[in-house]
Amino acid sequence: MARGYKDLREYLTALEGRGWLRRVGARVNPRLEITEITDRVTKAGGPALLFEQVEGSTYPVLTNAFGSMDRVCLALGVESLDDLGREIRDLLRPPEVSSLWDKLRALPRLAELGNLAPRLVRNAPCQEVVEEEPDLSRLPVLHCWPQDGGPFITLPLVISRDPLTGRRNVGMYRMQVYDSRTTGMHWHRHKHGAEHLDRSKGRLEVAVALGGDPATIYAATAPLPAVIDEFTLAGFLRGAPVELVKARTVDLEVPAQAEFILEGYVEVGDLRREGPFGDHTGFYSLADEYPVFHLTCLTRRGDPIYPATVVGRPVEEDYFLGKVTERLFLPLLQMQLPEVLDINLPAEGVFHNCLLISIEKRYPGQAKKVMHAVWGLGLMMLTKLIVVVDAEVDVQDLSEVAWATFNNVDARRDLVVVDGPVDALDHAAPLPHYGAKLGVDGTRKWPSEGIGRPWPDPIEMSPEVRDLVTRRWKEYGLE
Ligand SMILES: Cc1cc2nc3c(=O)[nH]c(=O)nc-3n(C[C@H](O)[C@H](O)[C@H](O)COP(=O)(O)O)c2cc1C
Ligand SMILES: [Mn+2]
Repeated sequence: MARGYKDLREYLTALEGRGWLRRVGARVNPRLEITEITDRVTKAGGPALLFEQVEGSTYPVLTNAFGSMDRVCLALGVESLDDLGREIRDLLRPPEVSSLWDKLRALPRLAELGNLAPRLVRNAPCQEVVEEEPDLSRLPVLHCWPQDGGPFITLPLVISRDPLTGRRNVGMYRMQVYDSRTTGMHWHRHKHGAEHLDRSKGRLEVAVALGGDPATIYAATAPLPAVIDEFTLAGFLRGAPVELVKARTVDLEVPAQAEFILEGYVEVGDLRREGPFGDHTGFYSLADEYPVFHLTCLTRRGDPIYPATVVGRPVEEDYFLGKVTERLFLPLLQMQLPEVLDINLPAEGVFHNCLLISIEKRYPGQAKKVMHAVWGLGLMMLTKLIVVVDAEVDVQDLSEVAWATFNNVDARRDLVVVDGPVDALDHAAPLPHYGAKLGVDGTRKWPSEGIGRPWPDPIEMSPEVRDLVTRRWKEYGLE
């Protein structure tokens, strides 16, 4: 069942049809001005923005395309993000093969998945124009915040191949534009792109797509295990395979429906100062050494749209992309940790700084076991604070989590501090990429966990009295 969009512009048409896209005809500056406009609109819950007249470039700039729950749902063709979680759960559920009939019935579902792997095509809109003299200065790349080290490409789909396994990866890693032919490649060392370069002997070919259908753009941000191709996830999300085309100068396939493709390479040992950059933590990420991307070819549509995102102090657009991941990955987390009932990555925690988890606790120390498991799972290893609460606490309600946890915690017994990898953006860690993480066991403690006294119940009125007061409410003359 195809429910996705062919490309970015088909999605924009859908947005516009609902009044969720505004075209800005006034001439605007990609240096700071577009950021300030977008930041205000996102924080006010406003629409996607298409800036049609951008100083210094002939191409329009799209921002805030995913900047609300409504928009990420529309982008992925679902009513609510929990629908996606349910689909993943169905997919993972082992078919009940009690009879031959059941076996046969399960077959089409699997076949359907096989059909969602990306498909190679020959002619592609993203190659309508092949630039003879590729020049990044023609792109309306945003200089986002005052202390930024330069302009940054903020919504790139970075494609590379693992030199050992041949597996493809797509990741979203920002790119600071140094000049017309070179940029930074800000893949953190924990990410797959960085791993590919580590494993390469010298030169690693890289292609970068700007634009594409919205599911493909989202998939580049998804923290998938290396064995899963992000384009296949995109195919699953859009209900139809992603179309790929062979790049012109590198041995990689790129999304046929993208707006721009940058082809080039990075090399072992070829590093340059990258940053600072006003980041999604709400602080500037510090300047550091990162690989240099060398552009060898630029292809594009005849009339491309330049997609960008503005990150900064939350809430910004990336928060909503993160919520897609939260909902999509909950069923996967539950496969490893069936006691997990729900999770919340609150906006203020910017993904890696805070994870709230509710569990069905069955044995002593289970909350601590869940923390350690999370610190051992993919990119969740970077979570700086994990709070675990009991089943009845709604982790989507920050006030409820705080109330339960503040009450239930004894510092010596319930806090876990571990050393290990932390996010590259963690400016509080004493060393880059390495620091301490905190787990807080906010569950009710059991005698088997060493509590020598009775544990009190939370206060609740008896149901009879609640009903009585509801019935008599008018009599009291209080409203
Ligand atoms: C808007 C946006 C910008 C991002 N920028 C970076 C970045 O510059 N460097 C980085 O390592 N991860 C960045 N990420 C997170 C990665 O895209 C994410 O961790 C993804 O899983 C990386 O792909 P990989 O798991 O295949 O390495 C960004 C995410 C978003 C939504
Ligand atoms: Mn990956």
